[in-house]
Amino acid sequence: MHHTRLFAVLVTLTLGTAAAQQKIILKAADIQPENYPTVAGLKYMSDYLKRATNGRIELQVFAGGQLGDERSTIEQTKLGVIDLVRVSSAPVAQFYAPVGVYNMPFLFRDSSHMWKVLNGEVGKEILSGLNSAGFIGLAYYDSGTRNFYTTKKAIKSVADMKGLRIRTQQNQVVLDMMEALGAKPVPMAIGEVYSALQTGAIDGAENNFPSYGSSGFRHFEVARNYSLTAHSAVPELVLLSKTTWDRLSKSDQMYIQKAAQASVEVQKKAWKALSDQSKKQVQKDGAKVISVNVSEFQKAMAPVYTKYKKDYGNLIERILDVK
Ligand code: BDP
Repeated sequence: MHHTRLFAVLVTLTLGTAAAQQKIILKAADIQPENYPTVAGLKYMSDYLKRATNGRIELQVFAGGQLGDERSTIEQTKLGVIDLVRVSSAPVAQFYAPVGVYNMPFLFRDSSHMWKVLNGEVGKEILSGLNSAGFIGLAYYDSGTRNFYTTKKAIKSVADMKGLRIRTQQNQVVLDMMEALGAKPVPMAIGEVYSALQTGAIDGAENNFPSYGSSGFRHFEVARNYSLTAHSAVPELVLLSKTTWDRLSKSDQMYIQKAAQASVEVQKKAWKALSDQSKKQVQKDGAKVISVNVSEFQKAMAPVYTKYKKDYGNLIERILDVK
């Protein structure tokens, strides 16, 4: 086996035991910083695997974008260079289109609706559909709701968005959403957003409180107006490379799946604590949190539904129908 291969299978013969023990080292990537809830989820998986296999499966977690930006980590996972990745579902739509449905504005009524969908038929169907794109969809993590924030002019109504250059994730639905609001979408990797806000290359962006706050990308330091539009709730995904999966024994596949499932509750708990805390933190620091008429934003985004109704088959309807 070539030494540069990241998926390393080391066969160690232990003196005194008849059977050879196979040590498996897996690399996991996340662009969020250390201690962010998604990273806490991956670290829990790592501990779980260590415990369950007596250290035989070692999951090494690389946080903070050490292995590349989000799009690049998805590509590397598809190729089997990275074994496991935690990403937003938004950029995954370029690899497997149905995932993009989660970016539809105001798709979920609330968090409990979202979790019913993700844990239900549609959520499972989309996870297993990812196989066709070279991924094993292991789990969803919480990412709350996304809200707009700006450097200069605060967004108080849809009219305020006219002509604003707003950074978006790399996802077509989001681009269309910005256009429906009269803004100019500027897709870029999140790691570049802080300085783009600072230099005025963009006027604003959108994200949840933890990513905006000090536990995430610290955009609150340069964009001081945060408007509670809650226009989308885009779940996070934990994906394993199909190449890696195919190399594992049935029982090791099971360990990985169990570890991922167990990590969901840990991530959700950390998420809940942090989202309240981040909201307080940014306000304490002087960022303005602005309430808006949400239904005005919802109405303005109707054209996005007209456009995507066909593309997503009956997925949108099935999601809205979940009670
Ligand atoms: C955050 C997600 C992260 C995305 C980021 C973004 O946790 O994975 O990269 O949004 O806006 O909420 O790109």
